[in-house]
Order: sequence, then C-alpha cells, then structure tokens
Amino acid sequence: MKHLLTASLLCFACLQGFAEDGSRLWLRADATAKAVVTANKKSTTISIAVEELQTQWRGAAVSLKIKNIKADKEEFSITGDERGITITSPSEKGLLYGAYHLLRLQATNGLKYPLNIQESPKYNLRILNHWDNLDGTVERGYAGRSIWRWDELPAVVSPRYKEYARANASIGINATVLNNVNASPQILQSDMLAKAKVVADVLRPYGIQVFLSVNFSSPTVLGGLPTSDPLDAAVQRWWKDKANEIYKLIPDFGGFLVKANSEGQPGPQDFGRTHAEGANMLADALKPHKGIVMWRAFVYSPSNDDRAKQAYMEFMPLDGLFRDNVVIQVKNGPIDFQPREPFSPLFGAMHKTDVMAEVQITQEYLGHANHLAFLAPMWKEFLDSDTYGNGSGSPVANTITAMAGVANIGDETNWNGHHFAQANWYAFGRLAWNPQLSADAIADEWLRQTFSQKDAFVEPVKAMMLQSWDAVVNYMMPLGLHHIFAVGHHYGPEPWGVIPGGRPDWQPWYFHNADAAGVGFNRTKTGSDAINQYHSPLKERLYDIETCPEELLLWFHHADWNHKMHSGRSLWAELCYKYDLGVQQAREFQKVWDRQEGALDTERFHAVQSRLKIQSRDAVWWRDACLLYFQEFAKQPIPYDIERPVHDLSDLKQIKLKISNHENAKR
Ligand code: GCW
Repeated sequence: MKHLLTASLLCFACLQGFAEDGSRLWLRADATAKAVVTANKKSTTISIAVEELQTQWRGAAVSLKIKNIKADKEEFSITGDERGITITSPSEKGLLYGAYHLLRLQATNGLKYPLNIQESPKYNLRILNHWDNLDGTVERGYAGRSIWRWDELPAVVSPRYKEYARANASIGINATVLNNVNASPQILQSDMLAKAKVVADVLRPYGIQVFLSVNFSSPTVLGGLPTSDPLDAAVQRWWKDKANEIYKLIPDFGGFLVKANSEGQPGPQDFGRTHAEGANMLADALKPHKGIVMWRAFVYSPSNDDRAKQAYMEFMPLDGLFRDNVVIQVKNGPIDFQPREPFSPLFGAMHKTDVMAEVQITQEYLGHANHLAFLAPMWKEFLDSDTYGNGSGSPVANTITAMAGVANIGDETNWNGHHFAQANWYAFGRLAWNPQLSADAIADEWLRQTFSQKDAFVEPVKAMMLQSWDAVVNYMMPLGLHHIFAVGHHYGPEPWGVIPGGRPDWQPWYFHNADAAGVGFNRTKTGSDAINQYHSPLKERLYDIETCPEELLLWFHHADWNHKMHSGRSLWAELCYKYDLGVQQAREFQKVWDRQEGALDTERFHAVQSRLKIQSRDAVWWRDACLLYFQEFAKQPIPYDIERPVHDLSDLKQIKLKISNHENAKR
C-alpha cells in the first residue's frame, strides 16, 4: 500500500512536471484551480494577479479593485467571506501583493472568515543587492553562477528572470541592484544598458524596479575624461548624460548604489572631496528622473585604531549635507556581517539624512551554503535594538527608511544552494515589508509553503530553524568574539591567522586580542572608546562589564579569563561551554531532521541531511580550533564534563581550504 501511494505521488509529481529539487521555492501550490476572478482595470500587472488567483485559489470568487489610484501606494485590503472576496488597493502592485497574500493564507492554513485584512509595507524600498560580476561570477555567492546571463542578453531572455520576479513579488520585494558594489565601470556601457533594459522589462510587471551599482571612476574609464572629480563640470555633465541615456531605456530606473573609497574602490576622496560631494553629484544627475543614490557607509582605513568606529566618524559630520534623494546604506553591524554584531551606532544617529539598513542574506560568515542558519532571529534582534536615538523606544526599525539584503541567489536549481537558505531570502522580504513579524511566524509560513502543512513536521523543524543562528554563533564566535575566520574565504576558523604584509584590521588577532590576561576587544575608554558612539543610557550599560550583555562581552571588553559570568563560571569555562553547546546543537539538528524521513520527498530530505552532517563536522572543527588556540593563552583545562577535543591544533593549522568562487582575498 505504502509503495502504491508513493508511486502515485511520484506520478503526480511527474504529471506536474516537477522534480523535488527546490526550484519552485515556497511557490508550490499546484496550478489546477479554476477560480472566478474579476478586475476593474486591465494591465499586465493586474493580469498576473488574476492569473495567479485563477489557477491557485480554491475559494469564493475574487474581485480586484483599484480605488483612489496612486501608483506608488502599495497597501491593500482583503475583505469578504465564503461568498466572495474583494482585494482593494490604490495601485496595481498593491493588488498583486494582495493576491499573493491571499494565496499565502491559503497555503499556510491561515484563512479565517470573515476576512478583514489591511496591509501596508513599513518601507517603500525593499531591495536585493546582487554582488554579481559581469563575467558571471558572484562575490560571496555559494549557489553557482549569476542568474544574469549578460553574455546571452539582450537576445536570449532566460526564463529564470520571470521566476525570480515572481518569487520576489510574492514576498513584497520591489527592487533589485543587478551588479556587484565592487562595480565594473563597464556596466554603464551602452551595450550593457541595452541588456539591463531587457531584464528591467521582465521584472517591471512584477513591480520590481532595477538599480545599478556604479564605479565612481566611470567618467574617466568609460568617458575618457581626465578626472572623475565630482566638482568638475565635465564630470557632472557626463553623469547627467549617462542618466538621461539610462532613463530613455528604463523610464522607471531606480538609481545608483555606490561603494566609494572602501576596500580600494575609487571615490570622491581621491579628489579631496567628501562623501556628500560625491553622492550629491550623482543625486543631481538622477533627480530630474526621480532616481535615488544609495551611498554605502562601509568604509574603514588601516590607520584607524578601531575599524568599528570609522563609518560613524566619517559620516556623522556630513549629516544634513546630503541631497534629499540620497540615502546612506549602513550594514547592520559596525564591522562586517559577523555571526553576531551589535547594531551600528550610525542607526539612530543621523537625524537629517535618510539611512537604510543592509543585511546579508548570503551566508558569507555563517557557513556559506553548507550550514543551516535561519537569519530572521538575527535580523529581528537588530531591528528591535533600541538605539535611544530619540529617547527610549527608538528601535532600529523605526530609524531606517528602507532595507537592502545582499542576495544569496545563484543559477543552481534550488536557487540558494542549501534548501533552508531559501528561508532567508523569504524572511528578508517578509521583514522588509513588516519588521514586526516574528521569526517564529515567518519560519512557520515558509515551512508550510515549502515542505508540509503537518504540525508533526512543522513544529520540530521550526524549533530547529529558530535555534540555528544561535548554534552557529556558539560554535563559531560566542560571547562577542568576531572576525576570527580563515583568511580569504571566511568559512573555517583561523584565530591564529596572519596575512603576511596585510593591513592590521585584516588580521584575526586585531579582533580577539587574546593574551595571558584575557581576551576581547577593549572598546571602553581605556581602549578605542567605540562605545562612546552609542547614545545614553545604552553606552553606560555597555561600558560597565557587569551590565554589558554577555552575548557581546568580548565585542566591547577585553575580559579577564577568570571574569565571573552570570552563570557563575569563569569566562574561560563559559567560552568552553558555549563552543561545546554549539556542537551539541548541530548534532541535535541531525536528529530532528532524521526523524522526518518519509515526511517529505527523498530528494530534499537527503540534500539537507548531507549538509547537516557537514555542519556538525564543521562545528567540531570550529570548537576544537578555537578552544585549543585560546587555551594557549588561558592556560586552563577544558572543563572535564564537556567533550574532549578530537583534533590537534597543529593539524588544524595545516588546513588550507581551496574554495573556488572566492577570487577576493579580502578579510
Ligand atoms: O563583507 C565584505 C566582503 C566583500 C564585500 C565587502 C562589501 C562586496 O568580504 O566581499 O565586497 O564586504 O560589503 O563591500
């Protein structure tokens, strides 16, 4: 009987033409419904909403209504019951979001009649940043090559573009930057723009606006001008002409994303100008077309005593000097997408400038596509952090105007490498729409749509997802440790690492400062005093080693190995327990998953199972490497009730991973 059932299920899958390879993401409802759907307006976008509902909605007739038309208002309402449902919005996009919302409720058992739903996005700009190079490689990408096939465009239009647009629209993402912030000037060549136009045309009906990353030296490299000085009239003219050319092809083009004077990229400082002067020059070129500039604050220099302080130091004096179509894009933490960081002090600090958040969906520092790390809890911790920017009650979420996520998308069949990495793409979209959603609710929605409605599956697997970020932090960098990664690929541990001749702030020791007395980065007044960049009363709490949150202790303090933790253990013992806990958590994930055999298709079951094995092995590697290394300074035994290391430090020091796709050997 069981076999028959499996055979018929398999057959159903073949009839549908689907392999269980993850390619359908969370959009797996079969398209055999025959719903009655009407609309009071016709357009390509509305036809998409109509068709999605017609083929997937299994309830009463739906009527789509544009009311008080306003194209940039994305809100919608859904009302009605078993006799009929109405989705209303001022815009076509809003209707499309309403349609996906209704289908999501159906797919997650969330329909409760009568429906009385009002939704409106918290941020108007919910944007993916692709770090995709024009040659098809992806910086920090772990899911194959770029989905943008520049060599085939504009003639060949990959069917993936439309699937990509649909997936994004279904979770409310409304914009995308097609190319890497380490931008090739070539992206602005006319032939490349003709290709970008074709992509923009495919994405537009799904409400997705296209942006490009630009290289600040483009006027020199492409235009042959002797300078790219932002105050030079010919340079300004060049950018204006370029903007005009782009808007002729892509009338709703969003604007530019810029990484300037950072990690070797050119910028206004090369000409003695400020970030504001550089950003404003581009903003002026885009302004007549309603375009914006997203100017990144990811800057640091080798001469600064603390890399964590620099963005604030460079940008705060410029507050109020930026044009109103400039937004400063700030990474969630002050260093660089570490497993756990405090929020960057720039949030809640710039009161006269728009600030947007950049989070990293791709798992550069969280186990690439091998480790299961559900990032919604991390992003929630960040968004909910009180900046005290306007007195208490100023969480990061209320200080920003937009959210960007560095994409984890590649051309692999399942888009993201790890099947569970899809959940991070999904969570980014949902949180950028509504940062108040809980990580639990997001995981629940995603699991029900992606795998199964059965509680016996959803509950334990959800619990695993919700613990997974904590587990990664524990086995990689607990208690506020940061940036002790192997040089270059950022995958394995290398707290001992040395980049010969490399800048100090690329060396792991710079970050952990382990010595005979203790470990951690002293950011108090006796150290770099980075804490001073935060508002009161948060900074007083951080200064005091007793009130500093323990999960960030070594971020802010160089603490004594015998410092007494809240648990009553010494710092050294606590560090050992945390590393070991991470290993135990990873092993528990394997058990949770193995119990689900039979509850889902074998393809995805096995794919996840094999990656969880890697994760457990890596967790042991991390624990052993870090504890054995730090033990050389702490000179204390690993508490006897926890597992003994199974490696020798000297062997671990020999490991040199060759990870392709990491052309970039930066820290
Ligand atoms: O996280 C670091 C990465 C670089 C990246 C840089 C940035 C795109 O290691 O690969 O470059 O940050 O955000 O600009």
